[in-house]
Amino acid sequence: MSIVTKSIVNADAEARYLSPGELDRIKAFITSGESRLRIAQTLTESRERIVKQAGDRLFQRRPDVVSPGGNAYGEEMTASCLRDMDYYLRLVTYGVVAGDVTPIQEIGLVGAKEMYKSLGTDTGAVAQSVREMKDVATGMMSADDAAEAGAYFDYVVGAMQ
Ligand SMILES: CCC1=C(C)/C(=C/C2=NC(=C\c3[nH]c(/C=C4\NC(=O)[C@H](C)[C@H]4CC)c(C)c3CCC(=O)O)/C(CCC(=O)O)=C2C)NC1=O
Repeated sequence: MSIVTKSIVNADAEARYLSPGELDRIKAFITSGESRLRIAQTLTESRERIVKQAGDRLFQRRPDVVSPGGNAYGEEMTASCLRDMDYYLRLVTYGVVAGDVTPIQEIGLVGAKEMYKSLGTDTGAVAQSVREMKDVATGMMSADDAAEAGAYFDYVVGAMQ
């Protein structure tokens, strides 16, 4: 839910007008709209490059992951790993557009650690893959956009650690 919808639901539950604080937060959301959409466009247009380059960096830094016995060893498993990276990049674009981490949390993080544990996937390495995507992606942006986008990648990294 975006902050606009959320504020309206909360206000209407109490049959009241939007408060000055809520209007301020909505204003900030709308003012940042252009940059958030620009960021989402960059991430969307460059998704293949971001996932590919970040994957290469991850496997260089963590060769164990793609070595015999590693969780992403073999063509199929490596493809699953890169697919998961693409999932998280997609969820980051949702968060950026909504100006809210809730979609990332609800779609991709609830129960994720337990799921990876049951698959034998090292969540530290998943966190590293998201860090690499952050580095590659924010390298394509202005400093302001990089700071805005970076927060959503950091949110995923924090949840995986
Ligand atoms: C959109 C929300 C969403 C997420 C997040 C998601 C994750 C997800 N990753 C999976 C597997 C997997 N995930 C990985 C990922 C990795 N292994 C590593 O060592 C690396 C560190 C890492 C890549 C960065 C691998 C290798 C598998 C396959 C494991 C297996 O089949 O044994 C699976 C098991 C089923 C399947 O293979 O599809 C799920 C559900 N699915 C979803 O619908």
